[in-house]
Amino acid sequence: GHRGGVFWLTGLSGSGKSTIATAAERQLFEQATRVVLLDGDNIRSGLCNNLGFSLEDRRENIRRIAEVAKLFAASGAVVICSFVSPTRDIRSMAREIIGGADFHEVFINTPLETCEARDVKGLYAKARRGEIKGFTGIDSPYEPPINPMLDLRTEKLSVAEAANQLVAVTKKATSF
Ligand code: GGZ
Repeated sequence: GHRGGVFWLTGLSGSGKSTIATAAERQLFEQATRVVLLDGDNIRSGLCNNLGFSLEDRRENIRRIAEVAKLFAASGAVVICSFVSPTRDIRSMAREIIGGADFHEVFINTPLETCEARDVKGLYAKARRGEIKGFTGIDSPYEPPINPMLDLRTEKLSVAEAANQLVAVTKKATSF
């Protein structure tokens, strides 16, 4: 049989969350798995477009996302959530909303130095210059997960390898 589940990707800005999530989504779609990808592009533009990046707003962002993810998971979908979700407290709220049996934490484990060196969007440079306040890893906290279901060290993996590992755990966790 098959059940839904939420795969919660956490990591710094520029860690590779969205790239890995999108590659996994494509694989699952091609295998005819019902898959839903929630990320900043489709959430912060709409459902959460009144929220910024204070810890309070991030918490509300994650609360709404977790409620939506729970609905999709209950309908039987594999839900991939790709958000910085920077603190243990914020992620444990998501886990409580979704329910521990359906919440699977995935750490996109890329060191700050690497994210900052890549600086794909130039946000780290802006944060260092003080043009963005409260940027995760610079002047706002990031707390790595203690015991994630999957720890993807992106420096040692290709995007395809990371996506393959993510797809494999989604299958394992949602079949019975
Ligand atoms: C962190 C920020 C910030 C601040 C804008 N801190 O690399 P990106 O651009 O595409 O991903 C980051 C994204 C983070 O949004 P989330 O909804 O995932 O954050 S949270 O889970 O904490 O609510 C980055 C951009 O938004 N961004 N300002 N100050 N990231």
